[in-house]
Amino acid sequence: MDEIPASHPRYKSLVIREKMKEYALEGIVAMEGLIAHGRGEAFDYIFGEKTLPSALAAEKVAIAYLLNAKNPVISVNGNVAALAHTEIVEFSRITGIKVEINLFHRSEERIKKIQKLLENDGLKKVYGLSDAAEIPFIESKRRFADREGIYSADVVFIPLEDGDRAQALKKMGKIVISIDLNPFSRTTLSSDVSIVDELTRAINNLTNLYNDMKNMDKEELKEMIKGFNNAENRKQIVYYICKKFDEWNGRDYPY
Ligand code: PTJ
Repeated sequence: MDEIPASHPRYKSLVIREKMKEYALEGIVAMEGLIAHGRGEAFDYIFGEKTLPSALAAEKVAIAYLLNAKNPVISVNGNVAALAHTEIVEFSRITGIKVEINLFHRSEERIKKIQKLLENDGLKKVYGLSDAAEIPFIESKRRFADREGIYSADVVFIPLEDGDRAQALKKMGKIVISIDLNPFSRTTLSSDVSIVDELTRAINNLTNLYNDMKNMDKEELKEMIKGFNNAENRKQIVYYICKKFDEWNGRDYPY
């Protein structure tokens, strides 16, 4: 691992880059995943690497859906595993959400490596180890799904997803909750709840919110879901970006 001085203003981000590089060399993160990570970083730079109030609002509604779900599943790919395998396993332990490995650049070897990572963190049952069922409407290898997992899920959490499967899951009639820093991605545009936040922050927030909300009345949760307007929420994010650009426009770096 390259040494990064702790005084560097972008220390945290550089440490995460190093981690992603290591996981890519190990074959857990796809090489293309590094490019996807960079795209996410660009948006997070604009957001000041903080959860925006609109993202937190979406996270609350995501938990309301989760608490009302019968068979919720979270989808894990190479980037998600590298960034937050321990946090995802903990989230699954407290919420009971199933964890399914689903890869765009699918190979048995990568699936096994990610499975090991999750099992080492204590996950008892990993879904997505067989390709028993196929999601209709998509041709990529992402179409393979576990019959007991994503295929039959009512609510699917899809962090860092490509748009094709998000849309296919919607066509199957599922509730789709995405975590994607890009407010303009097809995934974000086609989800029921679009969490525009960085994955590790989002998972931490979701874990805390679950603990705060787990005893809430079912009717109250339903009201929360009914009162949420995803398109309006996303608009607030885009509005934030515009305001930020305006603020930065013509301004020198404050030394
Ligand atoms: O491991 P695999 O084979 O399943 O491949 C995973 C990748 C990520 C390569 C694959 O799903 C892919 O190509 O995704 P996309 O279409 O590039 O979309 C990834 C989205 O995640 C982009 O919109 C990024 O902005 C966003 N993103 C990247 N890093 C983060 C993020 N969103 C939240 N948190 C992040 N840390």
